[in-house]
Amino acid sequence: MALERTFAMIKPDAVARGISGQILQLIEENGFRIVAMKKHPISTKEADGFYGVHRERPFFASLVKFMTEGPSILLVLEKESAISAWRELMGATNPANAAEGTIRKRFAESIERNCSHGSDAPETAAVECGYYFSASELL
Ligand code: FUP
Repeated sequence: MALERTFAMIKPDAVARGISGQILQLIEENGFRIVAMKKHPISTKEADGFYGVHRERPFFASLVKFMTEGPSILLVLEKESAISAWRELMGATNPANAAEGTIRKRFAESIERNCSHGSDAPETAAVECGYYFSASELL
């Protein structure tokens, strides 16, 4: 296993509901080191680019609207196998399929309003960390 970094978001639904603290606590309790963190209102242009891979999907417009409805908390997390470990802690995209104890099972309202994001591979993690953070912000 190698020490790895992943990009994570606490999405606007979770920030608005005041549960970002609980999610940050889970992050630290599960042994992730917070390398970088900022609260940021994602613009339509940013959401459009970030989720560009989904542009042709029927849920795309609604997803962009949701992601821009209020600020998110953006994070770079570090741990052994951080990419898979963070996705495991988040649970399945659709909370109806998420395992007990996961963030999405505990907190998510729907497949769209699912509280959190995590990179799915080393290549996307590198791109996504660079999308919102400069090298000097990774501490
Ligand atoms: P994930 O990697 O778990 O974030 O899931 P995806 O990359 O497949 O999807 C990105 C986001 O699109 C999800 F977090 C929520 C949204 N989405 C929907 O709103 N409806 C769908 O049917 C699938 C995904």
